[in-house]
Amino acid sequence: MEFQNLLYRVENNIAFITINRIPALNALNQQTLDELEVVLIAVKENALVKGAIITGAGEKAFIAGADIKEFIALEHADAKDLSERGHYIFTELIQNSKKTIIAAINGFALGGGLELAMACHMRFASENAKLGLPEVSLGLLPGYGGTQRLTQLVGRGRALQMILTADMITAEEGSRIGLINEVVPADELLDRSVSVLQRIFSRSSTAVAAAIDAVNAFDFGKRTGYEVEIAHFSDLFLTADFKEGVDAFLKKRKPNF
Ligand code: CO8
Repeated sequence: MEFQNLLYRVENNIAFITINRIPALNALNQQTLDELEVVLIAVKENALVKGAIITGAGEKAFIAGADIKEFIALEHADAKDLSERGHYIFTELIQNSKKTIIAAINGFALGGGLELAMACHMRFASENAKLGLPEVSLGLLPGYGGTQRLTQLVGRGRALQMILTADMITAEEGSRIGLINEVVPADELLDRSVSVLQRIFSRSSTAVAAAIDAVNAFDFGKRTGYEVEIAHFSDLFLTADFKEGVDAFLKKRKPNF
């Protein structure tokens, strides 16, 4: 598939996904969502890919939200479809990905853009990044999981403050409240994201996938996180990686996963 709004490349086992609509500050229109779905399925299915980084093209924006210009034509049912579609992509293909996905936030991360970043497993931000959920200023509310994920990340009081005021915060403030993992200079953002992924690649990929699943179970409450943790813990006992990891520890050598 030819991409109009995305850049996609795989290098050293990492999929680099760049939202590329600079004139619209990388806003997510339906075409971009279609393309995102295709590349995220590629990330899932390509055995050479062990993790992914999502970022925005240009120096100004990560993603300035859903494309507001497309909202005008939406009927009630379309808006529901669009929200459900976003939920599927963000939850099933990003949050539930067995491979680590990092948001490298290089500028404005607003509305659906911040919601996408929050579905990622980690968020690294450049010093100039600005974060916010401005939906209530459009008469909407965050429709791509933002009410849930922001509350989980920063707690109810701070989430309500951001959502209800619609104000943006700096990357530094985002880091202070737990929304951002680390703030780095803009020209180090991708390198830092790559180095964290490489560290994760040195671990057991089976155990990493199980840990993501267990942490995600905490989110949704359908299964209890403890049950999932116990099930994975016992399942991992049966794997070759577990035997290798324990053997390496006992012999004081590096594990070879
Ligand atoms: N959608 C469409 N176009 C956008 C968007 C957007 N979200 N953001 C920016 N643009 C466009 C502008 O319209 C402008 O285009 P043009 O040159 O044709 O006028 C261009 O990008 C540059 O933007 P500005 O001139 O406004 O740049 P500034 O530096 O002055 O301002 C801001 C930058 C502060 C980021 C400003 O552009 C802004 O406030 N943008 C809107 C941010 C916003 O409200 N985002 C939330 C959108 S709602 C949402 O994400 C809901 C998610 C849930 C959806 C559920 C599905 C139903």
